[in-house]
Parts: sequence; C-alpha cells; structure tokens
Amino acid sequence: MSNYHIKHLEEYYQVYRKSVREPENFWGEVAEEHFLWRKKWDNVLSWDFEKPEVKWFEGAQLNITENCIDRHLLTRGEKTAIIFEPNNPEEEAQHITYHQLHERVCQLANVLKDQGVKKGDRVCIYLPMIPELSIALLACARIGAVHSVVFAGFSATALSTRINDSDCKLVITSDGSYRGSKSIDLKGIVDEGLEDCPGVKTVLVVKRTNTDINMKEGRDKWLQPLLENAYLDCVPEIMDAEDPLFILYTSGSTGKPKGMVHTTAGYLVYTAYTFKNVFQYTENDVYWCTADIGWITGHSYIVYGPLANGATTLMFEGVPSYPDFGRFWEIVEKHKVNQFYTAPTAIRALAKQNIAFAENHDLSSLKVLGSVGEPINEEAWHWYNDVIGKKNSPIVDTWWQTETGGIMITPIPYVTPTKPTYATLPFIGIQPALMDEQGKELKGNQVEGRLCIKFPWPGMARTIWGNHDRYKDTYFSAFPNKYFSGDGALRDEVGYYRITGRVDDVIIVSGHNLGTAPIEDAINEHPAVAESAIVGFPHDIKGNALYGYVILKETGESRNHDNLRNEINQIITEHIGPIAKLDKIQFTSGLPKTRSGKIMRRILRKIASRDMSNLGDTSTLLNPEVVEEIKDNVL
Ligand code: 6R9
Repeated sequence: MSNYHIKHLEEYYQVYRKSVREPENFWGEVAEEHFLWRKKWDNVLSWDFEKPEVKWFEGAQLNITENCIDRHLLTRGEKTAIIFEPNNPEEEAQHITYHQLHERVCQLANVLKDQGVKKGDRVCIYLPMIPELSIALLACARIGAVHSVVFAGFSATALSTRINDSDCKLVITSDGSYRGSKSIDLKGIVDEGLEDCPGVKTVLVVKRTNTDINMKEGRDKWLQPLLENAYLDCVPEIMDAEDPLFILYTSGSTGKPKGMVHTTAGYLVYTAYTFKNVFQYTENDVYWCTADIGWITGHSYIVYGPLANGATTLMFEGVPSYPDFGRFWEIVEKHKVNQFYTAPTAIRALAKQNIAFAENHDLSSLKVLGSVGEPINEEAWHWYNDVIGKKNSPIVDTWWQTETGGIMITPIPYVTPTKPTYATLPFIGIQPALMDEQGKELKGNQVEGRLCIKFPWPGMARTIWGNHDRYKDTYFSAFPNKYFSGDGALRDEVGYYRITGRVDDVIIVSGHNLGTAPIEDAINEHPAVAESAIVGFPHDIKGNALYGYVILKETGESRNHDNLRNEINQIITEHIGPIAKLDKIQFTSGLPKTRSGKIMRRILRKIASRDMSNLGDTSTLLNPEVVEEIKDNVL
C-alpha cells in the first residue's frame, strides 16, 4: 500500500493509526518511496524532548534541490514549475518549466559560489515576490548555504537585526518592488540597514523596477551580468539529513525575533507529504498560495512542498486590491487555478467588497480552498465556502506554525467532513495533546486546553539559531516532554480540533476565562461589522474588563454608534453570555497588524489600558498610522 496519497476517511484512520503506532516504519516508508537519497539513513528517528534534540533520517545524505528539480527533469522537464503573475496585469505572466528552473537555479548557485559562498554560510534574501526569490532559496540549497529570507516589507532596522543575528555575509535584493500602485525603494532600505551590518561583504541586486539606485563600490553587484556568464549546471552539494536548510525569523511575544532553524531531510519529507495530501494535488493541477515567501507558508507551500511533488506553483507579485478587488478571482480564472490557499484576513477584506468582484469571474476550476494564519471566523468561512467555493470546494483550515515547518491539524479535502472554524483532525503522524494549566493532559472529547504535541514529526524546527536555551524555554518547558504551541484549542464531541487563539490572549473576567476569538466571532456576526479585536483592561471589580476595537463595513458607517454598541453586546450575550459583554467599544478604521496579517494585541492592550508609553517598535507593522488614530480616539 502506498501511504502517500490518502483518498478515503477509512484510509486516513488506517494510515494515521500506523503513523502513531509505528512512526519509524511509517516515515521510513514514505521517505524510501518518494524521495531521492544519495545515501539512506541509519536511523529514522532519535529524540529527547528534554534536551531538546530531535533527529530524523540520521546518516542519510541528499540535496533538496535534486528532489525539487533534477528528479523531475526526465518526466516533467517541459512542465511548468512556476507561473509568475506580475503586479501589473498588463505585464505578461511567465511560465518557467522545470528544465528552465534547473538552469536558473544552477546559474545563481554558481554565481554565489563565485562570490565565495560556501556550505554552511548564511545568505540573506530580501526580495519581492518575483521568480528570483524562489530561485534564490533553491540556489542556496543547491550549494548547502543556509538561507534566511526576510520579508521585503520589513524595515531597515528589522532587516539589519536579522542579518546580524545569523551573521549573513551576502544579501540578495532588488532595485525596487511593485505593490499595487506603489513602487518601493527596496535597495534604499537595504543600504540603510547595512549601515549596521559590517559582516555583509556582498550585495547582489536583481533589476525589477529600473529605479535609479546607489551601487556601493566593491559591495554591490548587478546580478544579471553575473548570471549571463555562469554555467548552466551546478553539481549539488551533498548534505547530511540534519544539516540546516534555512533560518526563518518569527516574532516572539516579547524580545528579539527568534531564528527558527529547519533542517534538510525531515523538512523535505514533511512539506512534500503534507502538500500532496492537504491539497490533494494531482498532475496538471495549478496550485496557488497567496502568501509571501517571506513567511513559512511561502517557504513550505509555494516553494519546497509543491516543487518536491513536481507541481505547478503560482507566484503572485501584487496585492488583492490592485487594480481592483477582483484581482485574485481574475487570476484564478486566467490560470485556471485548482487549489487556492490564502489567509482569513484576506478573505474578510474581500468579503467586504461588492460581490460582483467575485461573481464576474469563472471560478469553476477551483477544487480545494485553504486557509491559514489565524482562526477563521464563521462568517468568513461561509463566504469563502459559498461565494468562492460554490459549496463544492472543501475548505481546508490548516493549523500550523513557523516552528512546525508544515501543516499539523487540517481536514483532508474530500476525505474529512469539514466544520466551520474547525481545523478538524490531526494530520498523519501528529499527536496533539490538550493540557490544563496544572500540566495535566485532558483526555477524551469535549475538553479545552493548551495545545501541545507529544511526539516529534519530521518538519519540526530543531533549534533557535544561536540560542538553544531559548528554544527549550519557549517550547519545551511549560509542559515537560511536550512541544507547547502557545495556542489554545478545544476538542469537540467527535474529536475535531478548533484553535481558540493564542493562550496569551485569554482574558480572565470576574474569574471566567474568555477567549478573544469566540467573542470576536460573535461580534463579526453583526451585519455592519467587518472586523474586530478584543483585549482586556484593568477593572476595579471584575479584575479585567473587555475592550473591543471594531471596524465597520461601509454600510454601518453612518449608523448611530450607541445603537451599534448595544446591538453588538446583544449578539455577544446571545452567543456567549452576558459575562462576555464589552465595557467599551471603539470604532476604528483599522487594526494594527503584522505584515503577516496578525493583529498586534499587545499594542491594543496597552492603549485600552491607557498606557501609551512604550508601545514598542511599530515600524514593522503593516499599518503603523492606525496606531495614532486609535490612540487619539481611545475611550
Ligand atoms: C503558518 C503560520 C502561527 C500562529 C499559530 C496560530 C495562528 C495559524 C491557524 C492559526 C487558527 C489556523 N494560526 N494557522 N490559528 N487557525 N488555521 O501562520 O505560521 O506565522 O508562525 O503563525 O498562527 O496562533 O500559533 P506563523
């Protein structure tokens, strides 16, 4: 039996049971049958969550780019690996075949080698969503260099902190980038950031916007002429299974960003296997994930997972609102996208628009709709399901994290019956546990607690770059011998999981634990509400009271605010109970969000508590200006 492509619920349970009872046999078989190894492993798994130390496929040797490119050349050489859809719809899309991808990755790998990059060196990649970005990741992997992608929306300070933390010697960037109607001076940001990075000796610059930029003598080089002189083939560096593949920074709730380290073999096996099953990808499908490669979702499910399966993966340079809010749906129609993977924040923004934007396009190619990054509220789920999926494209609400490398809890489309706002069942090989605050595991169904994982999986991060103690403290200390995700979850009567949000977002009001997500879900049910965020603020009697920030839809903007406040509290009372009613409701035009779309509750909490000092660095936010507006109108 091939365990690789699950097609029925019975099969899911069967394979799941095997993956839990005999994890080594299970993952050994998957690895054996579906990947290209230069040398097989001596040992499938060794682990110790106390140290913590986890090793998968120890002793094996491979190169991930041989798995993602070379091995497809014979059968899929002329198949499109990457479709590039530019920001400007007038600019022609590009179709890069596996054969062309091979050449371009090899050329860039050779350029990097010429610039002195060696196995184990760190390379920082700060590029917009253009093909060179995917090619840069793969070129590093080809020669065994460790890539550290920094999202090209981050500020100069954020960039330099990350470059210095992992001691990158070389940066790959571009002259500029396009985002909707704007053009951004990326190279200017790099120049500013590098003033604080003495370790960077070389900057390779891709030409994208033809902007007039400053090229620093001896440091900065245009990439194109170097590529033109580079060989079209590059022998792949043979890597050990546990050699680091990349570092990717994720923000902790406090302190400096954590450089999560992912290693080679386990990450390959896990991203490839999850991609195949969670999207039910079949040959000739066109798959599109709208994330930026600056985030883990892009690493795992735009680049490595899809390419390891010989898939066609679409990269979109632009934004959902340019030239208008129909752009996503226009792209789905144009490229006949079969699997579409996006974030709830995008879904909510699009659901707010005139329905004609979606209805004017032929979306009949869609077979699977994915959601990732935050809990998807009921209203957004239904809109996605009804308007985009026409009720016949299952939604896969995929829960996972930068740290987990790949999808952890998810329905398998056409296999697992879905349930709005539920990520449903653990993926094959994943053993979740819900823990109470005293550290006891909550067994059985209809329980709610802190979401932990009690057994290793191949895609997990192995450490935090340069700070193994922090890795242990953050993830393996709260609950001994378990990986702690930082999220809360409940398990319903049939064993489905629903992620309730970060446990640090739990607010205790009059001794009752209230999760922010369910209250927000309730508020969002109000027809005039577009989005909301709840935080706690100190209250004399209750300990904490609830403060709501609410964005209204256009239709609600002219309504009387006091009436709206009453109606919102009425809905909350109906959904959760009077205990969850909000003491204060501030209407606002936006919520402070990280570049990956997560609400910065820390800032909202401080403002609600009227503690305006020390809001922290707001420069890396998507919309720093909204912080001022919220401060000015605080209740
Ligand atoms: C892949 C990614 C991780 C955090 C995670 C959780 C939230 C992600 C979710 C979800 C509810 C989902 N999250 N997917 N919450 N339902 N389907 O987003 O990684 O950027 O590291 O964020 O995002 O809170 O802990 P990352």
